[in-house]
Amino acid sequence: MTQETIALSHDAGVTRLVLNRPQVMNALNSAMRAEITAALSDLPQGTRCVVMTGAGRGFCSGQDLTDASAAHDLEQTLRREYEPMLHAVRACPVPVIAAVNGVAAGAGANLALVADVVIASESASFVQAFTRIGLVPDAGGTWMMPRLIGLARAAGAMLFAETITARQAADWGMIWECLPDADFEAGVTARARHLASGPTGAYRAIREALAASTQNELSAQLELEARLQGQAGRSADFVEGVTAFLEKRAPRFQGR
Ligand code: T3D
Repeated sequence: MTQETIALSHDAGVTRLVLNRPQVMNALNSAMRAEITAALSDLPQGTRCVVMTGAGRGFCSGQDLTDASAAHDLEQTLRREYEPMLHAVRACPVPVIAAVNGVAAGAGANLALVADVVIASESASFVQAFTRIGLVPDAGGTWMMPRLIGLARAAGAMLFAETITARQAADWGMIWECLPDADFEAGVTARARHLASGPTGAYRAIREALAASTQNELSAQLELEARLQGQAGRSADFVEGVTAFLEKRAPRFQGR
């Protein structure tokens, strides 16, 4: 698939997916949703981590409002275009870092929040902007936000549609970390390289276990952990991890 609204690059196991409509703060139109979904479903060979970020001064301003006419069928757009895109992030075989370089609004905020790790630059912000235009939070926001920050903060953020600064988001546990702007690029690259040289199979299992934890009782989760740990224990990366520990050196994980 050609890429007109995103830019893809690959280096040292890290695939970088840049939302690339900076003139509208990377607003999501139909083409962009399709391109994100396709890119995450068919990653370059050797990808062991994905970094999703925005071109220019924003991360993503949510739905392209020039598309949102009264005739536009929001329900069908969510079903046909947003849901596959969000599932593609969750189903990605390797960890996804959302590197939030600037404002993340509406569905743009929630696209970031479904990633495995969210790192924001200090000048970035998050806004559940939906009620400002008479809409309901979507793109998984009503599922992610209460789990991340609790019902009280999720309700306030959605009803008031106030801007949450990156620092506040980190303090609330909504994101993994907030980095000074000057350190943002290097910090994201270091995190991505760490994941790209880590035990990819173990990461996949962690993501599966965390996803299942939202529905499982403790006993089911313990069973799942036993199965996943059984797999990890048979992996070459486990052998390498223990060998490296005993030899007092850094492990060289192959992702197998
Ligand atoms: O299918 C469906 O429709 C349902 C799905 C809904 C999901 C949603 O995401 S609903 C929420 C949609 N998003 C918003 O309501 C956010 C709208 N944008 C803003 O509130 C602000 O632009 C920002 C807070 C994101 C950034 O503010 P600021 O002051 O830094 O920048 P700006 O000047 O407002 O924006 C820069 C340009 O981007 C500007 O264009 P111009 O004047 O330079 O030609 C602005 O119009 C454009 N832009 C920003 N956001 C959008 C947009 N254009 C289209 N769609 C946008 N969402």
